[in-house]
Amino acid sequence: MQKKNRIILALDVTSRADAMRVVEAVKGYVDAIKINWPLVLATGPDIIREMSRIKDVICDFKIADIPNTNKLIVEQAMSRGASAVICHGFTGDDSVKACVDAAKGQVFVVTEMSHPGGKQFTAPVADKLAALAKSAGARGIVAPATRPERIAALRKIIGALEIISPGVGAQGGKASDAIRAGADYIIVGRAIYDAPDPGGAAKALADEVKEGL
Ligand code: 3DU
Repeated sequence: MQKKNRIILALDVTSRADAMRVVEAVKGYVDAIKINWPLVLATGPDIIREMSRIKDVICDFKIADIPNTNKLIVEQAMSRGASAVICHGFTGDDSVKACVDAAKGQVFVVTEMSHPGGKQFTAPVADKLAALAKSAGARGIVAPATRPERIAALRKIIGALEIISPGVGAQGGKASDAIRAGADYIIVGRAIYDAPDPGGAAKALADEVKEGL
């Protein structure tokens, strides 16, 4: 994945037409497309292949099962052209390792989630989840733009691993704060795809990212 604008588009729309419209408008301003269940369930899994022809695709299936099931899910995503996947870490090191093996290392592990409820169960164990991501050989972690101080703290645990950071815009986080705190990429959904002018919104975010560098 090219590290140019440091923006990953969270393409949580529920039709192929909307997906194409948004991607065409913003493809010059984002480095990757994150696909989650809403789009796959609405359009079918071949949307992964289709989007991968335009940009690198990260499959955010929040994979959280036993090692064998995790492996099967990751294989399905990678065989359709995904460049990376996102898994949960609370399932334990064997389950995360199964994802890492099946994705040849291209795995991001969720740590502290960005929404208010993320403080309830994920925040207290986030440091351990970050350490697990590192020891399992993952590519990086998912850390909250809504709490930039936590991005900085988790960075100390993972060293050179990558941080991708959701929570900018609709959830209240600021792009420049997340980047300044140490995120490699911000993840943005509604603030781009719900904007009247998604291309303009993505460009404004790309400009704000530069402020944080
Ligand atoms: O709030 P937005 O519309 O910008 O979307 C954020 C995306 O990132 C969305 O796909 C969501 O599933 C994902 N995500 C979080 O929001 C928070 C996390 O801790 C992990 C992933």
